[in-house]
Amino acid sequence: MGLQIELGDITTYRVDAIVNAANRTLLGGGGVDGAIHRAAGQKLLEECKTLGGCETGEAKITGGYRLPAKYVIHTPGPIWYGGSRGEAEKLRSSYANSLRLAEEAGCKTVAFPSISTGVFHYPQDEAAGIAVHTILTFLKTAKSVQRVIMVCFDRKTLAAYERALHAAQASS
Ligand code: AR6
Repeated sequence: MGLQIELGDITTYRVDAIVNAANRTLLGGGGVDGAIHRAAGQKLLEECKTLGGCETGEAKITGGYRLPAKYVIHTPGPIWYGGSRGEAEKLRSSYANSLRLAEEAGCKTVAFPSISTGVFHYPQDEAAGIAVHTILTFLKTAKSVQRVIMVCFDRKTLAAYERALHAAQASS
């Protein structure tokens, strides 16, 4: 129950939905996006082509195809431009809109990667603070979603999310 933080590869998670740190085309890319498309197979790209892209901070849901996860929720996080272009609010929206779609689809378990902290260069500690706060706030009133897992791909990312979770628990 609640929020868990783990080291892992999100493409291996047998959960109801995994979230993809996509770009606005929704047609794939590098990083976790590339890994998800490779693992899910060509049919994921075919479904994505029908979606007409997605604005930053919004989210769209597809099937999981060859992934162990039932659904993929695609959200383009913000590119970091220094913090004065609404990046924080857009990152919060990416998490909140992804969780809303998971809830609407009746998901119980949802796994997130660290949105925007790779190619999009969002500073890790700030991003982790926003992610943890948005997820914990959502879980207080969620009906369907019971467990959210932050899947960190490396130890530095894991440490940032663990710090953010401890800080949030200390202040609540
Ligand atoms: N499982 C979990 N996390 C992963 C995995 C994995 N298999 N692979 C990478 N990560 P990034 P962004 C981590 O760059 O910053 C793409 O080209 C990675 O170590 O994937 O939101 C899209 O198409 C990092 O901590 O996403 C967009 O154009 C985190 O996932 C752009 O990159 C996010 O890194 C999106 O950039």
